[in-house]
Amino acid sequence: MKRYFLIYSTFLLTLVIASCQSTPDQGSTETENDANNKILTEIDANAPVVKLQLDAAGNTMDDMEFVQKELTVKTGSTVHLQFNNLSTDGAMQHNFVLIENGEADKVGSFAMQAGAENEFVPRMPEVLAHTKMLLPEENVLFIFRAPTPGTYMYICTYPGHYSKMQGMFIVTE
Ligand SMILES: [Cu+2]
Repeated sequence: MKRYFLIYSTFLLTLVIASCQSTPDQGSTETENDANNKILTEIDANAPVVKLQLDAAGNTMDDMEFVQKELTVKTGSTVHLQFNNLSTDGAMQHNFVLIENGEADKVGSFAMQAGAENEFVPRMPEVLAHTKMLLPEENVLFIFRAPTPGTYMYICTYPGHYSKMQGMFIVTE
């Protein structure tokens, strides 16, 4: 009897652990470290922190958008980007992909090829940093280092989204 109780409690404990791990990471912090994120996610603990908010909204291919069309930060600062997917429709998955200026068509056209297993983010030098793909009503705090001064862009690489979902990312001296 005692043995069954032990097995049963172990089973329960496993269930508890499993449910903790599968908790949706709403509001969680993300510092991915795949090839595309490697450099910009190396954070200098002494750098000033800049908090930015970016909302993805809309529920159709026609009205989907980044609400903020332009974001500005100082070079070298640590960006705390609160990225919110406000869309509710199941097909409205969005990510934030920081890319070289003028490369939206190039990066966007490789998104489908990158595939769902890479969350539709192509591995290419034009991609500087990116979040994971957010489900509807999901959000994430994405932390990265602002790159060298210049003009960059951000796009969503979910297939079919990049032509409408673009914004300018300005990095000042
Ligand atoms: Cu999108």
